[in-house]
Amino acid sequence: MTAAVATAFGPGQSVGQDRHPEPILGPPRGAGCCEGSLDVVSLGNGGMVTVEFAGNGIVDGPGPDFVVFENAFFVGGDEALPFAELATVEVSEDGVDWHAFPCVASSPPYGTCAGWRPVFSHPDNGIDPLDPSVSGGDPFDLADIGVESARYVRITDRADQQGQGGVFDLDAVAIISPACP
Ligand SMILES: [Ca+2]
Ligand SMILES: [Ca+2]
Repeated sequence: MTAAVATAFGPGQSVGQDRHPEPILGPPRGAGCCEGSLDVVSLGNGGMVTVEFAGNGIVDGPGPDFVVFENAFFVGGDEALPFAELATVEVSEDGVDWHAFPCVASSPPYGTCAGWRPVFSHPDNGIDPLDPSVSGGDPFDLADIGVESARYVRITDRADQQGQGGVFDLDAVAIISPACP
């Protein structure tokens, strides 16, 4: 992604907010299975950010079309215990009409929520952030919600989950299926 076009932080956590949006631009800086990256911007409880990809967009191609990278990790390396901090993801073509990926689960697996899969890709390890089979992060498929294309992604922290383990930290957003390859 290239810009944060709207931001409204919530209370409770403020990691990276003083550097916003620099930590969320460019590729993810994942810390692997068992710890969370600190190169993130916490949205605060109920906070939101809208990102865009200047001159580009997302189109529905085969499989996942974009990936949202938080800093989730497996507690003690146990894949049954994701340290998840959930957010609802929405997409829009015009910034007015939004389409949401449902995010209602309160225990894993968290389905089409963002913020529950560890991030493995980092510029230093060569793991491709655009290959969701190895990158980690939370993949999204526009076809799941019947959308053909989007220019904006809006990420909103789940306000019903608060405190430790309840505030979404954004690392990056990447397009897998770009309108302009
Ligand atoms: Ca797709
Ligand atoms: Ca987190």
